[in-house]
Amino acid sequence: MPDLLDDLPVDDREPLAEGAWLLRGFAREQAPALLAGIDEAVSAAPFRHLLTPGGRSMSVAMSNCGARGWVSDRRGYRYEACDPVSGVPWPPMPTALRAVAREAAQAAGYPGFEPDACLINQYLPGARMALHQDRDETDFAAPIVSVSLGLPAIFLFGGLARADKPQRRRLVHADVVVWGGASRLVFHGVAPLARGEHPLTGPQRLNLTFRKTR
Ligand code: MD6
Ligand code: FE
Repeated sequence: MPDLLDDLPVDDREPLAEGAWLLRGFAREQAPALLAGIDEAVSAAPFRHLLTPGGRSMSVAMSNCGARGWVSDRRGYRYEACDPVSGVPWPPMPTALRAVAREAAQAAGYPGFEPDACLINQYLPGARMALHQDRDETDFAAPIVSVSLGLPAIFLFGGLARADKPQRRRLVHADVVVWGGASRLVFHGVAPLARGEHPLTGPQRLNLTFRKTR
């Protein structure tokens, strides 16, 4: 496992912007353990389609693991210690998930990353995520680590203003995006997922985003 930026072959890392890196295939070896960890978490806290504050159902299905989980409803976006569906704490973050987040952050120049939240996103064909900023955390000093599993997706990576034209990057199974620093509040999203079949996940894309929320 490469643990410093300089240890990764140059071909396997792509700069997205200042402070933001795409680490190609970084999670390849850990992927089966990550998928097992996702199964474990979603058996306790099943995927659900959250409502936006405007009352629309999101096309991406979500769950969480870790001390806090991201939720959205008519009252807004926030982190909660308990799953609002069950009323009990979110399942713990499996060790394999925590480890890959920490290693990827370190490989991108952010040592000591200690996420307290992992949002688990499930995309079926047609699901998408509109351009947004991740700004519900209180600590913008920590980066965000995002792991893609299963079907490929087009990631939209914009600028600090909503109107900035986004770059389009294809994210495939085991790719990891790390961003922080000057890019921490960049607008980003995911284009509608194309139909397909992946040997490990079947007809879906799964995405893990790890955050330090406070
Ligand atoms: C996704 N990702 O890739 C959605 N946010 O499914 C995100 O919204 C995201 O990938 C912050 C940092 C990295 C991300
Ligand atoms: Fe995001």
